[in-house]
Amino acid sequence: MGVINATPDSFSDGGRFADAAAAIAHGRQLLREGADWLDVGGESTRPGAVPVAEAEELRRVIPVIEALAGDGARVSVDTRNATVARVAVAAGATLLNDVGASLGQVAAELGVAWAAMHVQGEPATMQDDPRYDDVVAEVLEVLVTRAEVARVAGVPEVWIDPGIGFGKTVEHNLTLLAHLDAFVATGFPVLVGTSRKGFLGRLLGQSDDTDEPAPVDDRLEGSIATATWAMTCGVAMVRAHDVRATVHAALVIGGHTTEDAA
Ligand code: HH2
Repeated sequence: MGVINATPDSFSDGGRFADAAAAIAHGRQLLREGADWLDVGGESTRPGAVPVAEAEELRRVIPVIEALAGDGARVSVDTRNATVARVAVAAGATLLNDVGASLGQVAAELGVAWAAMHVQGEPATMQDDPRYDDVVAEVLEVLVTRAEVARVAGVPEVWIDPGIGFGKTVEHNLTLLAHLDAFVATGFPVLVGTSRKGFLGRLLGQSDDTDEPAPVDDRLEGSIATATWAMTCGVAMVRAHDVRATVHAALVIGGHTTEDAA
């Protein structure tokens, strides 16, 4: 799943694709690089982000979704807003990528796929002091409960996503990644997004022996390592900014047998 942030303020690429023409061109490039899905978002959910007005979110995402779905691409809309979800589906989106895990009923009404991502709290404050007794059990419980409700309500395809970086410390993120097999074992297809995230900056900074986190544009190794790990655990889709490198990694681990390599 290739990321298109039609926003001025996303943590990883804010402002680069805020203009619809730039976002559409970027989406076409990600398709050429091998993306199966294009995930179009108009609201940054980075830690500390402030919510975007509905009209502004619509203005940012709808022309991009229309153009890319019109090209025949599979498009998801990254939104927490039910109205944006409805208009996006009318414009051609066929998957609601829901970082609030609250739009299951809307997906059922619209007859589209739904990805339920776990978050503790709201983006504005979620990183202030995230706490769990057992992060894996608690995240699983929320996701499986909501996923079952959505399935019974008639959602044709339900994905679950542990929500790396959404109300989680570095330790929580690493624990969730170490237990992705438990998410896969639920039987719901699993989506994971680690691409360029803050915990990678912290880990990569430490390995460079500095107290400073590695900058966003210097997190590729961590993004690829964690995406590859996730795919090895049986995760069905990874959400990535660097699609070309991620597809290459996927091909190396999944597309060739040892005999091919020999
Ligand atoms: N992460 C981000 C946004 N949407 N959706 C899913 N399903 N899983 C994720 O891990 C996920 C997501 C955050 O990344 P990004 O879109 O690059 O940043 P921002 O929220 O600042 O736009």
